[in-house]
Amino acid sequence: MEEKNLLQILSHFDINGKVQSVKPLGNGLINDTYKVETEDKNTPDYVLQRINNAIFTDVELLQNNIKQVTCHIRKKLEEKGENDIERKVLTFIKADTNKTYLQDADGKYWRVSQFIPDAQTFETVNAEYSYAAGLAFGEFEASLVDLPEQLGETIPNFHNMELRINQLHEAVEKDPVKRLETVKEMVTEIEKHAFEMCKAERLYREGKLPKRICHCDTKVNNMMFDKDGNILCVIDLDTVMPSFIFSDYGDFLRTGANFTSEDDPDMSRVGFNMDIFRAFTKGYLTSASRFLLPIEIENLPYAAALFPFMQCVRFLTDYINGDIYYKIKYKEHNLDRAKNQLHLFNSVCEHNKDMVHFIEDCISQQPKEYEKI
Ligand code: GN1
Ligand code: MG
Repeated sequence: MEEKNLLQILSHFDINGKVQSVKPLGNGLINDTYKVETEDKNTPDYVLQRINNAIFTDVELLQNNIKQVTCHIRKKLEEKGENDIERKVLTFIKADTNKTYLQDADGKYWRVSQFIPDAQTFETVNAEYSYAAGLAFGEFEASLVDLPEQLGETIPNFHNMELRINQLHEAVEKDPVKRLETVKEMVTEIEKHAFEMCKAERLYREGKLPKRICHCDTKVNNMMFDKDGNILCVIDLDTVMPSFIFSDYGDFLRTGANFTSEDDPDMSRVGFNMDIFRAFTKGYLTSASRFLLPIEIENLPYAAALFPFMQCVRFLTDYINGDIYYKIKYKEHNLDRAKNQLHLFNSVCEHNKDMVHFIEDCISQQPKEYEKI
């Protein structure tokens, strides 16, 4: 979008200082994101985002979820006497509508948050950062255990594997852009694992598995680190909603523990990095084991396999549908992504035994009373 129009949108938000520039930021696959720099060093910079409301259809609910979560975390940080609150939780700016979003004349939705200064994100992480990330996501979930209000599902059934399989079936049935022929074998391989991978939904129906407030997009690059490598906060809160804890655990490993990026077309580079698995799991269990049920802990290896599998199904479904959901950079991009994720899934499955043993050891070594590190 042209800078002139972006400036016009920004003029409706209560931001401090004069805008100097507006430039694209990050590489999210859903929303359009811009960094807004202000002229004065003493005024904050901002992040302007166009919310993709074809995907997040209920923007009011979405922004209300985010408000509940950020206010709750802010309150806890204040209670702890934290002195760097502005970098530890996102701050959303009000528009002249008195809401934290604005609908422009074309019906597009926009929001603005404060840019977190002196912070960095990573596309890949080492074991040390993974441990810190595990701690942080466990903390994030733990801090929301006592959220007073129920949150809505910003994308209903977002991480429901049964729904994702049904969506694949529908795409296969319709084959709208005649791509099925080239992916038939992949569809058959997916079918072999589909029942097993829908285990979480069955456990939920049997009343054995709870839903909790999760982040649901725990990609490595959704975490802000300070210059020394300490975690500041978790960003991209659009998908914070009730889900199985498998979402956060599994989706981090899907991106953090792949030896390469999720769209690398060279399968020889794709695989599950057990060093990252061990570091992340150790961090996660340190902060989360105090509220996790045994059934959640014993299914963590299942979660590690579920997320590459689910993402493979989602990418493949989008490929068959003609690339209508994810942003793509070239024609076969979604297909390469799907192949990559299937390969990763197989690699995760090969490590099942080692994962089970490692988790058992971690739990037996946990101190009785959790102490924050
Ligand atoms: C999307 O927008 P982004 O890139 O953070 C997607 C995630 C996928 C991810 C795959 C709302 O996240 O679920 O895991 O792409 N978000 C939505 O890279 O569908
Ligand atoms: Mg993101």
